[in-house]
Amino acid sequence: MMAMPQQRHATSLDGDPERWIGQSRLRCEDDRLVRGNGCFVDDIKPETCAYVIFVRSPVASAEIKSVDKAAARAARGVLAVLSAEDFGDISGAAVNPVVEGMQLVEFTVLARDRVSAVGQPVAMVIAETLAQAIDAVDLVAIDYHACEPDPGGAGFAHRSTLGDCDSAFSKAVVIASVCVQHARLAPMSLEPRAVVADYDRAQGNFTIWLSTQTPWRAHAELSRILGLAPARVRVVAPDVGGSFGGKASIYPEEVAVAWASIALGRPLKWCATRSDEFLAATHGRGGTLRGKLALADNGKFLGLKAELDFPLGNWMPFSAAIPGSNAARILPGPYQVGSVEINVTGRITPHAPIGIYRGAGRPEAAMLMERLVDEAARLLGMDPLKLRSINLIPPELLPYATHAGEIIDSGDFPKALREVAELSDYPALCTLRDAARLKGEISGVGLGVYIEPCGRGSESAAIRLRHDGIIVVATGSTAQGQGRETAFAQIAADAIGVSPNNIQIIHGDTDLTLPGVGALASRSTAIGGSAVLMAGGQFKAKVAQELGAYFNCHPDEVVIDHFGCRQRSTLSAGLLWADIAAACDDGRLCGDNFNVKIDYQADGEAWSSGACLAAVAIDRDTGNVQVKKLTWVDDAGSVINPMLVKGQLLGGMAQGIGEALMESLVYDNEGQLITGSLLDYAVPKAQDVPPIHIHKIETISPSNALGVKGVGEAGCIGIPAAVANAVHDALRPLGVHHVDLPMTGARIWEAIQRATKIDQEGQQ
Ligand code: SMO
Repeated sequence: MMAMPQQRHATSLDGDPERWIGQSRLRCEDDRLVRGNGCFVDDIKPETCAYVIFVRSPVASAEIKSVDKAAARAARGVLAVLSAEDFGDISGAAVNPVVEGMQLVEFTVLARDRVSAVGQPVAMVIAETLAQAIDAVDLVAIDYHACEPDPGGAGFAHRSTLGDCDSAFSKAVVIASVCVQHARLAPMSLEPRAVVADYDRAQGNFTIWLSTQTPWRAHAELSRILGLAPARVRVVAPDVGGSFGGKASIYPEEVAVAWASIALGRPLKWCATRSDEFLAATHGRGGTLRGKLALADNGKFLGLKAELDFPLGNWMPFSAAIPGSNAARILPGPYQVGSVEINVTGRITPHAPIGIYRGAGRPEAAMLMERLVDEAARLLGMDPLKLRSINLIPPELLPYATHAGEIIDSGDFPKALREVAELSDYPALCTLRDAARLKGEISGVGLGVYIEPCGRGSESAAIRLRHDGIIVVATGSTAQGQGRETAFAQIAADAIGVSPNNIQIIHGDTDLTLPGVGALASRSTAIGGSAVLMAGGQFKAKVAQELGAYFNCHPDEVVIDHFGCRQRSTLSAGLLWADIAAACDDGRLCGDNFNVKIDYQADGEAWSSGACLAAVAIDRDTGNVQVKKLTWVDDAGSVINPMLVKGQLLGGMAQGIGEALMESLVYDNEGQLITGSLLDYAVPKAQDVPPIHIHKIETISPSNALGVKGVGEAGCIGIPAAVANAVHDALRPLGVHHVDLPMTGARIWEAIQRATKIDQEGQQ
């Protein structure tokens, strides 16, 4: 094998920038990952590891009359076949109580007396090899008696209001009305869910390698559900190949594998297939949102009434109520609306569970509001750009308290809209569109303005100097491919005054990090990054204090850099970081290696925002939408690494295009999933992703120490709304006023045919 030279990303030490924050530093993770040296859960192979396959329900609603395990148990290599009766009464997983008065569904590890969705795990087969487990699955004989789905009654309902909506509507000159039906979507991480559970009977220690974005949540849930002392449980998220919300909650399969590892005293591995993911991982979206927007004759928004109906699926993951509650708290988006009345409901359905997925309620809120604004513009005969600009919350009103008690902390929405109009040359685009229409083409332009709250609360950070002179930074935030190690090393380097090459970022391991939240809700850099910044400041102060005493000078006289520490204005050489570590070890310096531990609490929530413009052309013969142009102005506050931010924006944009134009999980009336593979579920491919022009504005968030805002979900929020408005703008001259999501060629073609037919009939 040819030896590959180790690539070095480090800027030469003398060429270090003054500030690492703001630099497009190359990803330190990639050398390892692109060479195939990553370590994902499936790469964890404990000796004596056995393999798990789940037997899943083929029907949506049935009583389980019997589970006959004998034949499977007798098959070669099979160690155990387990069903609900083997698990006793393992108590339920927690659900985030973001909505008052939620009625929960019982969390079952394996279906007990009945199944409530296709794909629900009913039994598990454990065998010496994966092939033996796969072979034995078909030998488990389960007797199902089909029955009506349980009407349930579980779920949630919440209402929020501001002002007198009825009176606003009675004064309205125009009332726009829109209903948006969102398809169910698959979060579609490249790496499906995976778990390896290894219970050490001799020591009583339990290690669980889990593909998760929330290792500490998994730690708490598994300890509690399995009745284990938390100190004995270690959850490790090694490399994680994407999550997008789908790996934020503990799953029945994960609990089952962990429990069975203890029961059998064997390490066990389960890696979901893509089919498992389609069937039984959490889905996103799926809501039906209805809204009415009342306007005065000058175009001012007088009132918004919205009914948000979110499906929940057959059980409730931790974040089950988040999409609904997020949508309700974000409406009416970046606009000033005199009165608001929002009702949101969540209801149990006989399908896979709904959880958070990139955006988690924010895309739904943005889509409803932006469609309403365009519909209102049509009714008023006003340009949609102008209608937006006269209703956006002006920057001088920020921070802005909303009807839902939220505080939008910062931003400049009119500026984002202005810049997107300038960069795309909006008037010229509209002229081009009108000219294209005269030639018989179907052409449209659409705008989407969005706000994006980025999580609140706290995150942990710990820093200490290791014996080899490396400064180790442990964060409660985790990584799933974003380049967390790269960005957080930049933050720590600036906070301490060293180079990122002095820093090692540790994450995703409950034995090596302080309790934290993880990577979700676009919160990691804002809150986790601020935790690192604060801890870095404390570390630096501690180093200056100790080294000041050592050098016998004032702490302010201690110069800290990537070499180590020295005393200012003397010619003495100072100490390298490795020497400082050695001095800690032998007691010449403090014994705790400048250990700093913090739990950073953000002052409030950071709100990102932005504006998008899409120009589309629609093929009259196929209905296919071609996105010709995307222009996007995003405000994520202060930026740590522009290259990483761009990557996040582009990835979100691709998933946003998928949501708008192609992705849909479809169940038939019997509750069968008829889009259970990538042959039927269309994710965007490279050729589906249009050229895009991204521009950033930076309004600093006052809500956290770094002044940053989230960016990972933005592409799923503003882009689909702009594309939907462009498609509807294109179809309006043909008499088509509504196309459901996703706006596939087939749907658009049908809508055009229907409208043309009505038109022709009207002429007869
Ligand atoms: S949908 Mo996200 O991973 O909070």
